Amino acid sequence: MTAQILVVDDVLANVKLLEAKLASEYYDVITAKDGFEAISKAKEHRPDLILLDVMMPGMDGFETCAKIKADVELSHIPIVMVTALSEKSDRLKGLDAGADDFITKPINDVALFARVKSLVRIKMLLDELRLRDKTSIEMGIKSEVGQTMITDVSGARVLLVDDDTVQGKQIVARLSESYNVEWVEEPDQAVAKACIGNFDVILISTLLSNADGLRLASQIKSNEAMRNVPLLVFVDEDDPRIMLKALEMGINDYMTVPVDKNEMLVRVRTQIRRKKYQETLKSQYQMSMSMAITDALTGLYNRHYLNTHLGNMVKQALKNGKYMALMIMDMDHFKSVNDTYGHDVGDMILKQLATLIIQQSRSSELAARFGGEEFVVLMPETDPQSALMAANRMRDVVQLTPFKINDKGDTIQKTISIGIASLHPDGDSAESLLKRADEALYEAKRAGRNRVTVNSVLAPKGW
Ligand code: GH3
Ligand code: MG
Ligand code: MG
Repeated sequence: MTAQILVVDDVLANVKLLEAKLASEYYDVITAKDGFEAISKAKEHRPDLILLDVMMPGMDGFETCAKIKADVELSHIPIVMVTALSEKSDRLKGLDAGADDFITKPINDVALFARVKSLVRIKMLLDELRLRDKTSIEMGIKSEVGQTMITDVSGARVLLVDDDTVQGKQIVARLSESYNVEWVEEPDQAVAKACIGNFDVILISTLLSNADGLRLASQIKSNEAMRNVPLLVFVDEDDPRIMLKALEMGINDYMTVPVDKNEMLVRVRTQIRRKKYQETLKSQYQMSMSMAITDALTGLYNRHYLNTHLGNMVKQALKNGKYMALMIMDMDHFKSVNDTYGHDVGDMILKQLATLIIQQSRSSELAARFGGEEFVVLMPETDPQSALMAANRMRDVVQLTPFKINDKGDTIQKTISIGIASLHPDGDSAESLLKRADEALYEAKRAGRNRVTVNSVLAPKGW
């Protein structure tokens, strides 16, 4: 998929120039002539990046930027401000308005493409995470939207790798006002330190006297655990080669020396925010995933997961001509526990039963809560005889286990009934297997409970 870029400039010649440059690199370009049009086009097209001129009549670039960044629907779109070379304060103002980066006119092509590429890459990653998030919400698994950028990042952990004592001292002093900063002056300790320090951003000088800062950065980046930690490098203004190499390597941002401390604060904050936002989305996704497949009370897999997984397992077993068995168990007279001791004690008993089931199951087996006090264990590569043995052992264990009903050590005895069915090699399915096991369970109940009944199809010899 090609990225779409919105170019905003009041001077038509500038728009045309940028449009031509970007189109030559196969970006899909849309344009706007002022801030108002920029906002409406952003709403309409949801571009992947906005290149925004600062000097525009009516609403200037800063105001436009701040408006877009304040809109939850648009705030995730990266904005690059296009400023005049001489206006250093403009850069800062833009970054403060929430811009993700700036480039200066006249525009250097290589710098432009490096920045565009890097911002578009991050944007696409975040889009993917946001989409998963949306799915979770639609599935009713998750209610809260984590779509706004985290604003408070104070206390974040910053690592500085710089052997320039004077500059290092100043940077540490400035960053320490908001962050938890560690400073490494010896480059040979930098990589190890970076990998164990759990940092939210790492600043590396490429002007070290005895080491190659970019090499250090690449060593840090190649460590799997560090992949999402933003790296920012200090480069010599007169050495654009290093700057471009850094961006090509996937370094998240750079600053020229002598480092402007205000600009540094803004850039560091942007990188930390982006990282935290990414982490929040990721952990929300993981949490909703585990919530979607597990039963809240017992921590076992839920029925939804069981159904999906059973289907896959049956297909696999039939395809490979392997045995497969399933047991479904139900606690006997469970209602009387609730009636006698209350629902909470009932819950306690169910949790204890779930623990026993987990302890008794092999790791290749899958245990799930099927309903109220009914549990299912799927047993791949298990012949009918072994399934029967496993079920009998389970029944014995439950019968012999004292179930706690309070903290004082009082216990009660409970039993379970179990139905088993084995997969038939011809024409069997997940549904029919489950149905036969359920019929067997019903038989076990009818025959007096606290017993195991095997469905007659593929029942073990002598049953
Ligand atoms: P049987 O031996 O025939 O299985 O009798 P039973 O009492 O165990 O079965 P029945 O199906 O009549 O009752 C099941 C009870 O389980 C009724 C329901 O309130 C209770 N139950 C279902 N889910 C939960 C739960 O999550 N917690 C608690 N405490 N009780 C539950
Ligand atoms: Mg029951
Ligand atoms: Mg029941």
